[in-house]
Amino acid sequence: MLSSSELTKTIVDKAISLGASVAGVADIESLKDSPSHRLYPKIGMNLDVPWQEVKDEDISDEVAWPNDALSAVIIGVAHPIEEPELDWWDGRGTSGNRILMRINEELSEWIENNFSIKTYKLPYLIEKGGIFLKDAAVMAGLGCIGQNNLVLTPGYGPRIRFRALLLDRKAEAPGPLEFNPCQDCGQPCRKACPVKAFENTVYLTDDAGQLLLPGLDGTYDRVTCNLKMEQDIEDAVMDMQAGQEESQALRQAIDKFEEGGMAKQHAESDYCVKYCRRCELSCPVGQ
Ligand code: B12
Ligand code: SF4
Ligand code: SF4
Repeated sequence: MLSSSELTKTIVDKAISLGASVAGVADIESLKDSPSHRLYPKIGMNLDVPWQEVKDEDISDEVAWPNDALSAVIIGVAHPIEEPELDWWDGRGTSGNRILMRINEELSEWIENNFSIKTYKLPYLIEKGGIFLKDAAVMAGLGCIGQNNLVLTPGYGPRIRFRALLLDRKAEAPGPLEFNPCQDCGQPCRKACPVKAFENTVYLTDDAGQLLLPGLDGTYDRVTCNLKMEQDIEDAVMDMQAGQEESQALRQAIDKFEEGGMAKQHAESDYCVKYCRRCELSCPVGQ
């Protein structure tokens, strides 16, 4: 049987050979205690109101970890500035995420067939059983959280997307990297935000009960950022040049789809949301 360090190396090499730009392993016990996993039971997932106003019924206790899962494999696929279409949302997902899903699927099958290890392919959304991918990527040694609240990888900066697979076997987890490019940077990421989502401190250490917060110091406002995401959806609907009534019906159908209520209605359409990435694209790391 492979040692835990050999297992990590073998899995990482395989992920890269399948098309991942980076891959690493995080230990699940440490992940359960990571900043997002600790903050989540206090703030929930309602992006429409400030976290202090979120109702108790909108807060689920914690991420649904399978009982026997011991390690998390995190894969990342670079989303370079020259390939913006990887991040465009077409109503079913993005082409970048479909690449991640394909690699995760093939990696899972290969691990199960070769090592009799059980794997869990995780969905994207926390509400659907996903985990906090940025914490997982940092704990897997793939990068650090930047002032833009995104994972900065040495090779690709923040221009990368992640996906995860859980294993019921321990694979060696190297832990976080020594990497802090924000130290001597003038924060173009924060200045680039069109809705000033980094202007106010919306999480205080005393209220949240922890030191590591969104935007590192509590100055990333997810409600404000999400308003821009909503605007991006509106813009995509307008771009389809439908009539007023048609636009409204389309928007309602899209909302239903985003809530998971509809399958492929927009697959053949020209619906395409170009979600904001300004805090990401303005970061010089990995350019
Ligand atoms: C919900 C969600 C959103 C929501 C809410 C975001 C939020 N941060 O609350 C909205 C729609 C607004 C959004 C926006 C965006 N998102 Co988003 N989003 C997610 C999702 C599904 C969950 C994120 C979440 O709720 N985090 C928990 C909240 C409470 O914490 P947080 O704000 O992230 O802050 C935590 C970290 O900073 C962490 N932290 C701080 N310091 C440290 C230090 C260490 C050592 C560690 C371990 C952790 C840590 O602690 C904080 C909590 O205390 C993830 C996918 C996933 N399953 O993880 C993608 C994800 C985070 N999004 C992603 C992206 C790219 C975006 C956007 C650029 C939009 C786009 N074009 O895709 C913007 C960027 C906004 C920003 N600057 O943060 C990527 C990030 C990739 C990367 N390189 O980091 C992810 C991982 C998806 C993916 N496919 O890879 N998103
Ligand atoms: S632009 Fe990049 S390196 Fe500079 S502060 Fe922002 S996240 Fe850090
Ligand atoms: S994704 Fe856009 S709106 Fe959200 S924080 Fe970044 S720059 Fe601001």
